[in-house]
Amino acid sequence: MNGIRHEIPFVQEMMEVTRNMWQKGWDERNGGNISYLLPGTEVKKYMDVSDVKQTLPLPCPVQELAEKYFIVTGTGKYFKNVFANPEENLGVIRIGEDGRTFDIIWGLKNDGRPTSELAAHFMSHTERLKKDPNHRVIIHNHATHVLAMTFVHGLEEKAFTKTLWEMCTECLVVFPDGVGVLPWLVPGTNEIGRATADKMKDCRIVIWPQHGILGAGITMDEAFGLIETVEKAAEIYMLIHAHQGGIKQSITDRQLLALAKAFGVRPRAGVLQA
Ligand code: 2HA
Ligand code: ZN
Repeated sequence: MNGIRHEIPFVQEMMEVTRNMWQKGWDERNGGNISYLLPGTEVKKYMDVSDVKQTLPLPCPVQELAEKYFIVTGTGKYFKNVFANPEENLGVIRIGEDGRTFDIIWGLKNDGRPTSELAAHFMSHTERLKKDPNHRVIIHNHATHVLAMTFVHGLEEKAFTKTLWEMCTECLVVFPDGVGVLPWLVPGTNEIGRATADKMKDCRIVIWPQHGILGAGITMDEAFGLIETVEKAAEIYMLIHAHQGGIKQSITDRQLLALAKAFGVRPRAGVLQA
């Protein structure tokens, strides 16, 4: 199976990233979802976009995304199965011109529907695109140590950000914008979508306590890499806090500030003491 290559590059990218996340244990059962904004010209190279399979209402209006194309994971679908059967587990959709409906152009075979977290994805895309017109990807998964950390660390987001920065030297360089942390909210709702997107105005990572994480990026690698880096930091946190001997030394604020200077990144304000 490793050798199977799909003829459509963006389908191949989805097959690879879902498999990687499932292998990391971040997407048990139907956990996790992805949406990837595609240029219309790229979709038209591989698909007949006039062949609309179905038109359905969106959970929330997204006028800013009118007529844009996305490849998305399907609701209830298992990341484990995407690689072997992309046409059933993924779909290419186009938002209607009024931003209230979407067309299914490809995939989601056998009556599949896009991810249950469409509101969080689309509202987050809208906010990230305002910040950076090159933005493309939102990934949500149930990264194990991030989830664990939300049980044992305070949820104040500056404190959470600082702890993550302290866990691996390069964290500050990878996400100087820090992480947003929401209160616990019911998944799949417009409420969690709006709250997530509000955090995405200022940072590319949002943590859903006792549930998971979202990462935004201009490429699949970037969104995946952000989550991977936060998850690594959370893993270190959980390892050292389980260690009976306690912490003997850690990265200081002065060291983090020196790091930011050396790498030319601007740390989120109010986290580090000069
Ligand atoms: O079940 O991860 O947040 C898919 C999800 C919902
Ligand atoms: Zn989830």
